[in-house]
Amino acid sequence: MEQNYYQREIETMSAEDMKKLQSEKLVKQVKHVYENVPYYKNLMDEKGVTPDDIRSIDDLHKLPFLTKSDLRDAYPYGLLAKPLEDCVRIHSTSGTTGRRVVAFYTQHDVDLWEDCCARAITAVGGTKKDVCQVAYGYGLFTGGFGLNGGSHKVGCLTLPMSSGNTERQVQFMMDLSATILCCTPSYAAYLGESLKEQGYKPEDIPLKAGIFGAEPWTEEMRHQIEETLGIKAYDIYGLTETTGPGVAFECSEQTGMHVNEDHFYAEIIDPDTGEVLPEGSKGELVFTSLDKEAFPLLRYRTRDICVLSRKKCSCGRTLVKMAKPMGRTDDMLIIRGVNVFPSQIETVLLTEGYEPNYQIVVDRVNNNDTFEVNVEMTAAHFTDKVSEILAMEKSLANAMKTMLGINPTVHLVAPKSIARSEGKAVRVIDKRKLI
Ligand code: DLL
Repeated sequence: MEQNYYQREIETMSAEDMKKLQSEKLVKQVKHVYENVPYYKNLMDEKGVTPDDIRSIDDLHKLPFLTKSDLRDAYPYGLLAKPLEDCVRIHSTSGTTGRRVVAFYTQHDVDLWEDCCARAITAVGGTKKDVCQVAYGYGLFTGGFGLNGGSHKVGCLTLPMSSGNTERQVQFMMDLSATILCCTPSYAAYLGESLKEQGYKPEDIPLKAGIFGAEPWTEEMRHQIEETLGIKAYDIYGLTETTGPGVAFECSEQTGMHVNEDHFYAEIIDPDTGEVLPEGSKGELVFTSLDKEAFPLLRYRTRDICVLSRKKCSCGRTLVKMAKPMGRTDDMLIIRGVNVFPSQIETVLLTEGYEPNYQIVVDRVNNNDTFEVNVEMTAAHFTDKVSEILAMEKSLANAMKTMLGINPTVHLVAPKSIARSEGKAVRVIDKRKLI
């Protein structure tokens, strides 16, 4: 039988039934994790909690939090809850080896994830009659594979374009009449500009909807993309640690993203005290994966600042809604959809023989992120020969590209020329007004 990815029985479930479902899954999941992951067992033992203490979702607060540093400590296999031979896939966040998070998937986990993405595509009106152009990166990044899988499940004709090569994106979009576009919002805006420059008007473009996420974007940007492409632009949220895109997705109301809470239980906590905050409060978003097998995270602190709402939605779904993330509790930047930590830049500078005196300047020009890194020359590097400076800048930019996966423009500046405030340099100047 053909599967319908508007999963009404789940997506419009009563709060009471949802709680029952979540509770059953949580009890099982905690046992699974306690018995199979010594790292978790230790964390729970330290907190004096056993699986017997977890009888329903109301007991979730008794469990310890898990942070990105736990994931790093446990790299690569320390949080694996299934034998490696049962795993069929990994994905990973960008970053240095030390920073990298590797997430494992069994076939069940891939199916669950693709179901979530299929729900997202269905929520924007996608059916098997659609042509879905997936212009998120394919590879270790989750965007391409996640939406590709969702698109297959819905039965759309899937164009696995991956990111970049704008000329080919435009050609395939027009020649194959793509109706749904999946990519980062900044790439959607860029594609819009390119189409406009080539003389296409919104009514010439076959697209009807876009599913854009992986980075913060504003309502203004949404309107601009909708106008240039002649589409409805929908948000989608997710993170590698919990599977990838599709943890939450936007519906026709376009006022926040429904969390697939039969798979991912969301909490908002006070980032300083860890206290769980009531609905409507702003705080750090925490996710528990209720039924993932290989890499099930309990109470994972995302570092995203957010608000949850259970207000009735006009689409009929009862799944809790999360607002667009409103910033981070750490210093992670998302530049052109790629997660960048200032410490990664620092690592490159130290490896290349520079001092860690630098400043990252990020801006958004014509809906495209610009990424500049000003680096102070050391006495050893100092030269007034332009050709030598240019060569050093290029070599540093290449080293940063290798580390981050995106290309910065590097400017070497005179020693001690980067302003220090209160003795501490300002490392990041983010001129994008994203919130
Ligand atoms: O960005 C997964 C993804 C791919 C989501 C495609 C949506 C579409 P990571 O690279 O691990 O995973 O980055 C996760 O990106 O903690 C947020 O800070 C940010 N993020 C993701 N979606 C959104 C969004 C993917 N819609 C981190 N709005 C998360 C704002 C987002 N920020």
